[in-house]
Amino acid sequence: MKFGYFDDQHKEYVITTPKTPLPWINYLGNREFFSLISNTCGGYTFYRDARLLRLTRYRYNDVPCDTNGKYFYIKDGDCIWNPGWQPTKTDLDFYECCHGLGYSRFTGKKKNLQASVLFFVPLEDNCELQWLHLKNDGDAPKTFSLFSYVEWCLWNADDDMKNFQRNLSIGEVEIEDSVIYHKTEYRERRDHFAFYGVNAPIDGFDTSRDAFLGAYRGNDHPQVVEKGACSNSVASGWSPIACHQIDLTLAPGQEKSLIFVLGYAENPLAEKWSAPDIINKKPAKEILAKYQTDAQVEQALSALAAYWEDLLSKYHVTSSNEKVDRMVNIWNQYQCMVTFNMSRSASYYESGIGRGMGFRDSCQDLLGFVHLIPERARERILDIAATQFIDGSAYHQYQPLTKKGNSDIGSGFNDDPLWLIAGTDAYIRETGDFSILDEAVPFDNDVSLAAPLMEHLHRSFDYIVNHKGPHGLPLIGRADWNDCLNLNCFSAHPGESFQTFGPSEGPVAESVFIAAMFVKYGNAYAKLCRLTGNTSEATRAEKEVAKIYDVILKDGWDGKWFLRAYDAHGQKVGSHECEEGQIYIETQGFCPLAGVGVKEGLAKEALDSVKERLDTKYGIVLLQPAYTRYHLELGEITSYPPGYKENAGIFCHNNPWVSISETVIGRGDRAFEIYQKTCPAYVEEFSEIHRTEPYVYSQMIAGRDAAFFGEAKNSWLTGTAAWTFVNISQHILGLLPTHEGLSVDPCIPHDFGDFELTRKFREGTYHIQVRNPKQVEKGVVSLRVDGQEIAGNVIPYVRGKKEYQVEVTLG
Ligand code: BGC
Ligand code: IFM
Repeated sequence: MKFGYFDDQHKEYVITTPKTPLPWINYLGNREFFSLISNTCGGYTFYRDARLLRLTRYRYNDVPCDTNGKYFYIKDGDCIWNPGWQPTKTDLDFYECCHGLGYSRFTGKKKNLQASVLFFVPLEDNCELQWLHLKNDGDAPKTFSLFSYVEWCLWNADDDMKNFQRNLSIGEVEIEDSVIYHKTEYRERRDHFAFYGVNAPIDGFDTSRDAFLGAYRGNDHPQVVEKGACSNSVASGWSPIACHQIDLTLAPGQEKSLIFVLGYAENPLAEKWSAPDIINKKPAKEILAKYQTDAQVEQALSALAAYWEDLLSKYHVTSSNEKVDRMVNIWNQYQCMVTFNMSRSASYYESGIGRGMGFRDSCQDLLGFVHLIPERARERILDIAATQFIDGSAYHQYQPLTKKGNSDIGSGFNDDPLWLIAGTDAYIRETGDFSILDEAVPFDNDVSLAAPLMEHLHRSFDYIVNHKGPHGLPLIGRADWNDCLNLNCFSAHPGESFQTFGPSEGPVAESVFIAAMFVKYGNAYAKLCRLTGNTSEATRAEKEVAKIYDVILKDGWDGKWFLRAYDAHGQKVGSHECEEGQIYIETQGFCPLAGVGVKEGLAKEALDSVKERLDTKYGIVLLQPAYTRYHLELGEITSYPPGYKENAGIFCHNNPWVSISETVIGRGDRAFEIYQKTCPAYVEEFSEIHRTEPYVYSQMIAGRDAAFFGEAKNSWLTGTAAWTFVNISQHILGLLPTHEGLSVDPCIPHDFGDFELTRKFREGTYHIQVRNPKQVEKGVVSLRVDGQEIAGNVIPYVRGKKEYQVEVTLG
């Protein structure tokens, strides 16, 4: 069952009922000013950091769910309604929500009045535009009132939810003309304020929530709207809001548009301290002046569309499979941008006050983002590297505003250092920009400890070399990619997660997964050394990689699949000898992907075992058999009921690893089958089971051991976005950036048909036609570049060359 449809021409998902199984959201904003917006206008806005600089308030765990947002109420006689349905939930004669690239449009109709609101954040300014169109569709004149509504957050979203003894006395606002200013804490710690204005005279306003809603009422029936008249309240303390009232009469067929601007402004600190209690409204007024007319807003909207058009032109496929084209050309790349911007901070499942940017997460996000805006990827790599410790280990998370490592969480996730190599390597392969390796980057944000980025990679590499266990495999520390596999936490109280106790290194517990990562990214590091002329370091690195490779084959192979780990007692994890958790997905996915066991035939065997033991109709589960009881020696993973999250859920993030590995051994049919199972465009058909947004990936789908097999959780902010894009674009469709040039080596289902790719890579645009007359799954038999036959798979990069015509024949 579906709740909407894809409109590929407009690059939108059109939701046709407000009653989706869960709120289906979109993200507005591209750089610093962001909003989350659901299909019923729920959500919130923040500037740069969802925790520290939140403009509007959101209530978590609320019932009914998702009832705080940016609302417009229409009072038409006795009927009160919202174009996005919530919060009054008045039945509408028509409802539609179109989530597009950086904008969302809501259209509601009631009693012959049509109201459509378009929300977006313009590229240039720190504000959200709300462009409202009203139309009288009836044949009699219509007189009605419109009320806007936002509830301010007192900036620090964490404190806002907890520190009532202070917060209920600090709220301050100011109203001037049609603009409501929110200036709480300006007199003390802040140099900024928020504003909410409209390009028309207003007939009233309210800024006190109590005055607007009335005692003991919710925002589903505010007293002011019921009465049809604002009370012109000026909030002092309690909960400040912003509401404008505009009374309107429209003749039959008449239309009216209004532009609301919700924005953020800063005063220079020196100026603030010279008059600490008075905000200088100039920067807000400058923004407001830019969005006074429809033509101005239209121009900002076209600029946003052009921006996305340009970004998406970097990778474009035309095939006979419209679902693949839709995901590759639109939604998967869009999600990669959102994960790049948000890391794991703010979604409907990440509160925005818990995690900031993840070291591991953001490095992986780069893999799917770097082709879109390489300059921003470069900046991000340097920010991340600056949180690394001098011994190569890393803070697991950092706060986007301060860019400082988060000491509550600390370090000890022993896979983290290698992800820095992964991100940097992807950036250099994409751009050819080796100069990034010479950039001086601090350790732990201490500039006195700055060293070239290459030195950071060196320390990442050596962290693994210097932290090995009894078998010569890398020590796992607190956890590796699987945050919940806590092999050193056996002394903790059951039920406590890793976050409640400090790093526990442990000299015994080892990770085969980190070993596989070391092969992949250790090789990448060695190659960077070689290409920058450091031959001795390259040779040393290759030797270290070879050592670990051999150890994986010797002590990381279980007979039919790769082991997962050794626990702190030296016992195997992910072995047929185990009572539960006999086979894990991560090593079956990552070893072949890293090239481990391919020539020895083990990769194929491991992947066959995945198919036999872990595959389900909704995707590949993380492990089997699921843990049915808590295992002190394994930690949080066994705290989940069977089938959920890391305990045998379908973790969408590592499904693409297995799919990529299938392409390594040339099985295109199987690689694509795996791709398809979790792919949103396919999953859309059974949205009533899947429940989360059908246009983006979720982190997890409940596995076959769970009560609700097939139900997804944690949409949007997941490494799945980057890894599925890497899978489909670089391995299935087969365009992989290498240091030498673009490599073409598709591995597709035999009946996929011919297809075309356009790829912008460095200065060139590559027009690539792939033909598959013999319906093979893999194997390039001919590669012609500008009419010239080329040996091998790599289109040689020619500096400065603008156009490449490429013909590829498989056979
Ligand atoms: C959660 C895990 C999750 C991890 C992400 C833990 O607190 O319980 O399920 O994967 O955080 O870092
Ligand atoms: O690898 C992690 C990721 O960093 C956060 N989400 C869960 C994954 C698996 O535990």
